[in-house]
Amino acid sequence: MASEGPADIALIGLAVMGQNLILNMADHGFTVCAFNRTTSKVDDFLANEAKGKSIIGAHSLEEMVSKLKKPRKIIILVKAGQAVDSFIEQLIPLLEQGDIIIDGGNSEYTDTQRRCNYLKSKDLLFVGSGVSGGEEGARYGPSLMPGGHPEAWPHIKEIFQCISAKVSDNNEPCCDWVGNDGAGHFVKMVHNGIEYGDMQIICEAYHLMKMILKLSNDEMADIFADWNKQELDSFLIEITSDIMRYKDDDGQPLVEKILDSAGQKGTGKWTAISALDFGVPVTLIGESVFARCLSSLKNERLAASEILSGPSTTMEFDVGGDKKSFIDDIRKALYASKIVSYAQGFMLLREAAAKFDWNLNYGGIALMWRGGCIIRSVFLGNIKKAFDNNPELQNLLLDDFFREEISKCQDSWRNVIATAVKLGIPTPAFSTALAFYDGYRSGQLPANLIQAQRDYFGAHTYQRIDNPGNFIHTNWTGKGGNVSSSTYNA
Ligand code: 2AM
Repeated sequence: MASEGPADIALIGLAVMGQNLILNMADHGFTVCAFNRTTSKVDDFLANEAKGKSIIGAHSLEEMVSKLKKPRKIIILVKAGQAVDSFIEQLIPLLEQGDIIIDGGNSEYTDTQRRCNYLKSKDLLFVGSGVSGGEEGARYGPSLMPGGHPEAWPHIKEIFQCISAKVSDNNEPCCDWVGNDGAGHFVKMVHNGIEYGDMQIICEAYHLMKMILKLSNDEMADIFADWNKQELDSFLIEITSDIMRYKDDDGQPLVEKILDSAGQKGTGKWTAISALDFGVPVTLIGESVFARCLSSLKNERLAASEILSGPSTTMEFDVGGDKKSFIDDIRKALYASKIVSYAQGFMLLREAAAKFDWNLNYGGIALMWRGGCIIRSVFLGNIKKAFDNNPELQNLLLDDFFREEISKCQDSWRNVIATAVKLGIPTPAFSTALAFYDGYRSGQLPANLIQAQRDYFGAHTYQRIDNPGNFIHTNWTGKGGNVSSSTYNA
C-alpha cells in the first residue's frame, strides 16, 4: 500500500465527540481518516453521517497509518486512561520519526507528562489537548487547549485553529499553543474546576432569591436573562435562565422537581487536589466540590433537618421593601465571587507554570476559554485585556479594572453574605471568596500564632519579624528541651 495517502489527519474513537470533531474537520476542507476499535462503527459512520464528505475509513491501524500524509497526525479520542496507552503502544511500531500523536481525551495532565517523555524516547511527537464544549462544541467549534512537544504545533496549528470556536468581535480562534508537556491538559483541568465554581455561585444566587426573596421561577428566569445582558453575560447564566423557565408537563417548573443531589465526574476534584498539592488557595473551586459532596448526602441532610435548629423560621427577611436592590446585591456578590474564583484559577496556573517551567500565555488562555466551552463569557475578554495590558500581572485582583469592579461590588457582597448568615442560608462559595479577598488584602494574618503553636508542641521553629533570616526555637514551658525539629513549608 502507498506510504503517503490522501488524508490530512486521522482520528481514533468514534463516540459522539470523535464523530463530531471529524465532521467539523471535514467541513473545513480537511480529509480525515476515521478508525475505531469496534470497526463496525467505522462502516456505520461512513454510510451515514460521513457520507459525501471528505472522510475515509480504516479497518486497522496499519491501514489508517498508510492513508496519512507525512508527518502523520493522529488524534486519539477514547476513554481516558489505559485505552490511550494501549493505542499509543499499537501505533509506535507503525510510525516514523516526527509523526504526531494527539490525545484529545480528558486525560490527567500527569499522564500527558509521562506520555510526552515516553514518546520523545521513541522519536515521536506527542500533544495532549484539552477539548471543551461538549458534543455541540466538537461539531461546530470547540475550545482547544493543546500542549506537549512544541515541534508538533506548526504541523497541527492550521487544522486546530480552523476547527476551533471563534470569538465573534474579531474572529480570533479559541485555540493556541498552551505550553510544554502536560500544560494543555492542566489548563483544561483548571477550566473544569472553574466551571464547577461558576455553577456553584449561580446556584447560590438562585438559592438566595428562592429562599429569602421567595421569587418565582419565572421571575428568576427574567433576572438571569437580565444579568446575561450585563457583565455576567455567559453561557451558564443563559442556560440558567432557560432552565428556570422550563415547565414540566403539569406546567410547574421542572427544576424544582429535580433531586438536589449533585453528581460529579471528578474533574473539579482534580483541580482541588492540584491546588492542595501546589499549596495554592483555590478555595472557591474547593468549596464547590465540597458543596456537591454535601448535597449528595441527601438522606443524612433530611434527617438532620428534623434535628438541628437554625435561625427562627418565622423570621421574615426585611429587605426594606426593596427586593430590587437586594437582587442587585446578589448579582454583585456573584460577580465579585467570580472574579476571585478566576484569580485563584490563574494563581494555580502560575504556580504550575513555575514548577514545570511552562511559559504560559495567560491572555491566550483567557481567549481559549472566551468561546466554545462551558465557561465562555464576556468576562473572559476582560481577563484577556488584563493580561494583555500586563503579561506579568501577578494576580487578577491587582489589575486596575478588576480592582475597581470588586470595589464597586464590595458592600453588596458583604451585605448578601451577612444576610445569608443571619438567616441560615448556606453560601459556601460566596463566603469563601470573600474570606479569600479579605485574607489576600491583609498585611497581617494570625499565622504568627500558628507558628508559635507549632513551635510550642513540636519545636518546628519560627522566624522573628526583626530577624527573619533565622529559624528559632523557644523553650515555651521551660520543661522541654532546646532541640528543634526540621522546618518544612506546606
Ligand atoms: P468502542 O466503540 O470500540 O467501544 C468512547 O468510549 C470511545 O473510546 C469509543 O470509540 C470506544 O471504542 C473507545 N474505547 C473505550 N475503551 C477502549 C479500549 N479499552 N480500547 C480501545 N478503545 C476504547
